[in-house]
Amino acid sequence: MTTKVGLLVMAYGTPYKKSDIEPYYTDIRGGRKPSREALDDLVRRYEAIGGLSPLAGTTERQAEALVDRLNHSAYYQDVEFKLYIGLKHIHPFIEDAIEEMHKDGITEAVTVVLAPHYSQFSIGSYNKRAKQKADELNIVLHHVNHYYKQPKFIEYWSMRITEVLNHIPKSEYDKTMLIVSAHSLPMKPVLDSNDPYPSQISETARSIVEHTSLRQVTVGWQSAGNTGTPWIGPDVQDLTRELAEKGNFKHFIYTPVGFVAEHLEVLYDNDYECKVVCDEVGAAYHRPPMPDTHPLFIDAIVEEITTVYKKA
Ligand code: FEC
Repeated sequence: MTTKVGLLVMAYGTPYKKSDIEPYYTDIRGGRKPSREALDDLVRRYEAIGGLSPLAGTTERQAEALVDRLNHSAYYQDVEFKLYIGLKHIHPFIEDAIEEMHKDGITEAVTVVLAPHYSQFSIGSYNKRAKQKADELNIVLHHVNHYYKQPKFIEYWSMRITEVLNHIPKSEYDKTMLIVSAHSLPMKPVLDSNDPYPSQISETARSIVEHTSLRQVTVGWQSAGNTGTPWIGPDVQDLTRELAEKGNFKHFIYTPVGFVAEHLEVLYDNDYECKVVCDEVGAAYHRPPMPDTHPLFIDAIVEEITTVYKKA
């Protein structure tokens, strides 16, 4: 007999239309409306990447690729996964997805967030919201907390870096720096709680570079908010400037491994802001494609799912 199990794919969410930007931003700020100035600045960044972010479509394609891969997996022959998408900052919200599961009679589900590394302030907060709603409705959840250690995740990024290196003369490898980055977080709560997020990003940087012919790698942080308190650094732009001055680097390769899709934080913060700095210091800007629905990436998540949700 086939068991029906929910697959809750959670992601950040993005405005679907321009009029969604203000409520979306208000949600990100925990219900506090942004100032006119902050809102205009966000609208300006969306305009710079074409008006809106491609994230909504990518999240859907990634979620569909996952459920499809799981439902064709020999490991889960007697299980049928039913997909639900739950977003953090816009509809369908995480809680809406759990409600839908309940209506469909689902009593057990696997959850996964479209972000590879665990922080209690990112994955932890998605999981907490999902669990709170699921507990109310007697649904048992099995959480994937991270998948940054999965060999296929590392293989994806080392393959992409090798593709970039193939276009750089070997004689310039010692003037090439790999910047492995993730979304910054406010420093104090992360340090005070000994959150694993910063060390997971460093571990990813070490593992990726081991599988390439490049040895020069450093970790940077991006997309920090403007809250008046320190966020984890160094910021990718400052880092680029400093490295270019000290090491006379000719190539910077950016791998924002804390994200899995092309969206505002990559298309603006990397492809625009970091590129501006590279142009200023006379270095070439390289940013390989994001995982999106690449089979190595989808398989990496599927393999992690098999460790948290065993066959009955
Ligand atoms: O393409 C898009 O439209 C959405 C891209 C997007 C992703 C994303 C992922 C993460 N964030 C994380 C943490 C924070 C913290 C704050 C914060 C603020 C914003 C704002 C926008 C935004 N984030 Fe985001 N984030 C994306 C977009 N994020 C827009 C608001 C304006 C701005 O600051 O630029 C600060 C909240 C506050 O003000 O109190 C903290 C983390 C991730 C990666 C994990 C995940 O995907 O959940 C961590 C994609």
